[in-house]
Amino acid sequence: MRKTLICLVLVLIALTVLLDPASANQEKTRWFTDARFGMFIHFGLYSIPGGVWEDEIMGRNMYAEWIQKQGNWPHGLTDKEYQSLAEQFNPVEFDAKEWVWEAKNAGMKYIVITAKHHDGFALWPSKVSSFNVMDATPFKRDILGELAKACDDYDIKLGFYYSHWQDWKHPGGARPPVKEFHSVPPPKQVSDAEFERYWQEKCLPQVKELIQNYNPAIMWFDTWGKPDIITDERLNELIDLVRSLDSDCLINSRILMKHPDIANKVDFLSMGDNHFPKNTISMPWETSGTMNRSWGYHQWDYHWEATGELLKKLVGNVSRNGNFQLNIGPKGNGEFPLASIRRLGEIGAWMAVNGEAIYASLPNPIATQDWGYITSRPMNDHLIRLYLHIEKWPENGEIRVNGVRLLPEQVFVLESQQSLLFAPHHGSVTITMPHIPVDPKLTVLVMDVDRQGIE
Ligand code: FHN
Repeated sequence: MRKTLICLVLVLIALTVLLDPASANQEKTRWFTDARFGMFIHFGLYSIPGGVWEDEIMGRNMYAEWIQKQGNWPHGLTDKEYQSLAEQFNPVEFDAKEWVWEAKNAGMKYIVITAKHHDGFALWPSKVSSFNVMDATPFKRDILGELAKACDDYDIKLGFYYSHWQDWKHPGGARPPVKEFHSVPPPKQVSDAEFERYWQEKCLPQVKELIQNYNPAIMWFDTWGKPDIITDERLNELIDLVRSLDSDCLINSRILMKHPDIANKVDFLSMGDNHFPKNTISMPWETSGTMNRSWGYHQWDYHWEATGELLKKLVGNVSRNGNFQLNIGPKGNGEFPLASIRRLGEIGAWMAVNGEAIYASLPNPIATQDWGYITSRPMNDHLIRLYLHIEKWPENGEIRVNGVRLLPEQVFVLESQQSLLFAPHHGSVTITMPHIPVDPKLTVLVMDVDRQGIE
């Protein structure tokens, strides 16, 4: 009897997955949408020069990880100059436990690191290409392996960024799109046959290595536009490879960002760099953003964003059903920049108090408001909890919440638990606010209201 029952349940689950792939995807991405907040890490040979070459800041843009194509722009660095970085790479201050602790302490639930960026350099002892941390540098440690162990110890998911399209080391890897580079000489684009060689002898085998050796929770691929060379055949080949090796490993939409059907092929959508949509998106999605302007460490990039602004980006995305993957660019010696450490600590302090309004929360179920953002969660069959993230503290001492027709059961400040007075006002509710913001960066109020009373 028991066996029959178990079989019946398994059949029902299988049928659900077959008949409703969306619910299957929901299950698979639940950890991701519950997490809401992750760390992006850009670390590699480019971290050594940190955006400056021969005492000159590199040209074109502040992306320090592009120094090979922008050092002393428009000429870029010679292969010999860039190879010299591999011979210097020895990040003796790298401590995987310290990196992962910083992410955990900031309230982040996952880390995605550049396993291989466009320069083709691998942060693991790849058997596929000797241009890796073990064979090509004096450091000779498996950075990804040490990170994977630390992530296990701290219960943090680990994902890998893999530049499947551009690879400036392999002769068949795609070069920067010429229209974006007026470099001298213009980069020679590879032929389809040359790219196929790279695709079969480096890209696919390295992706296989990464999944088999480290069991990542995410493979974060990176294109922009719709490079013709990533044909539907290659796109499906790469997706099928990941699925065949680990059906739980999430794939992002930047595997071919502008493909018309990409949302049906992948597990979550990745926005453009530092792009924060103003609309709610039902599919799991994330924005990857920088603390300053560069992804890789840039020693002269002083445009550090205030913690409050970074928090508003996180909350704004979560209020629209999204995640925020905040980038760290460690220095060439393996240390996080002090400016990053301070911001991570401040965000962590805010998350320690207000995490309930973020983790596993749902988007704003009512109208957008002029004073800030709303996230939510069901409390029971009839009550819904609204988290009111107050960005603009009202000068007149009250805020109006539009779209709430019934009186709430209660309203209080999440951090201090201070109860607040409220009153009905023509299909909305006004709340009498404390004289000063509890948290000048972002104060969160809680409003419990009957779900029949919201629209
Ligand atoms: O060219 C890369 C860039 O270096 C960085 O890795 C970003 C991160 O989203 N992706 C590409 C530019 O969009």
